[in-house]
Amino acid sequence: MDFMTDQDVQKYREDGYVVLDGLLTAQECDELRQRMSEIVDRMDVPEHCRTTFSTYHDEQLKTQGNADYFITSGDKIRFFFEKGVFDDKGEFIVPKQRSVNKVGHALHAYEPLYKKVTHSPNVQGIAKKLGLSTPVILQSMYIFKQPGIGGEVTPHQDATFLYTEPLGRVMGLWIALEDATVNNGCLWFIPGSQNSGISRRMVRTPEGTFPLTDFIGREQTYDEEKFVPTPVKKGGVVLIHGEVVHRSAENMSEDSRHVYTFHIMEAQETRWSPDN
Ligand code: AKG
Repeated sequence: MDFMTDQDVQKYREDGYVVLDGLLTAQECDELRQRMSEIVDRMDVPEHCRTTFSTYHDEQLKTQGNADYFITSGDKIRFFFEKGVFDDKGEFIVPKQRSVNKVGHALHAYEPLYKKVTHSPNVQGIAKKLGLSTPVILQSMYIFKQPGIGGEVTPHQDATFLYTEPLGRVMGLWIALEDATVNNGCLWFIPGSQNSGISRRMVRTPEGTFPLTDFIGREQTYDEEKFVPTPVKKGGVVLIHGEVVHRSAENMSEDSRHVYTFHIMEAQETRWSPDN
C-alpha cells in the first residue's frame, strides 16, 4: 500500500498541507539527531559571529558577513544561530548545542544519513503519488527550535524564497524528529491559502550592492484566527505546498523541537528563478 493515501492527496490539494504519520521510525529520528549533535560539536563558528560591534565599520562588516554567509550556503553545511548566544568577544554564553537555530542548506548532498532519508522509497512514493515526474531537491535544513529561546518564524510562503514560473512547483517536507506540539512551537497553517498566489518575492540585488537581497511586494497581515495548529508526532512528516501561508511560534517550553526539512521542485517545464 502507498505510504500516502488518496485521502492524503485530497487533503494536501485542498488545504495546502497534510500530516503523514510514521515516515521515520523513532530509531531513525534518533540517529539523525545524534549525527547532528556530532556535526554541531565539531562546527567552526563562522568568523562574522566573532566580530565585535566596537565601531560602525565593524557592525557593517558583521551584517555583510552574515548576509554573504547565508546567501552562499546553498551548497554547504553552515550554521545559523539564535539571537544573544554570543558575548561581545564572539564566545558562547549558552551551551554550544543550545545555540544553533538551524543548519543548512545542503545536508541532503553531503551527509549520508540525511541523503538516505531525503531519497528514501517513501519520499519517492510521495513524489510519485503527487504526480511529480522530474523531482529535484532544492535545499535542506535542520531546525532546532531550542527550548526557551527558539525564535518565532513569522507568517510566510516558501515560494517567496523559492520562486518558480509557474508557481505551484515547490513542496516542503518537514519531518518531526521529536514530537512537535503547540507548546514547543509546531507549525500553524491557513488552510486553502495556497490558492491566492504569493504576496512577496525575495530577489537578489545587483552584484556589488548591499543589501544582497530585497523583496518585491509585502507580506500581508493575516487574521490570527485563520491559523490552525498542526502538531506532529516524532517521525511524522508535514507536506507543505510552496504557496500555503504558515508560521511557527517561539518555543517558550523546556522541550526542543528538532526537525529535518527539505524542499522538492517539479523540474519539468519549470523555470527556477535565478533571483532565488
Ligand atoms: C519553513 O521551513 O518554511 C518553516 O516555516 C519552518 C518553520 C519552523 O520549523 O518552525
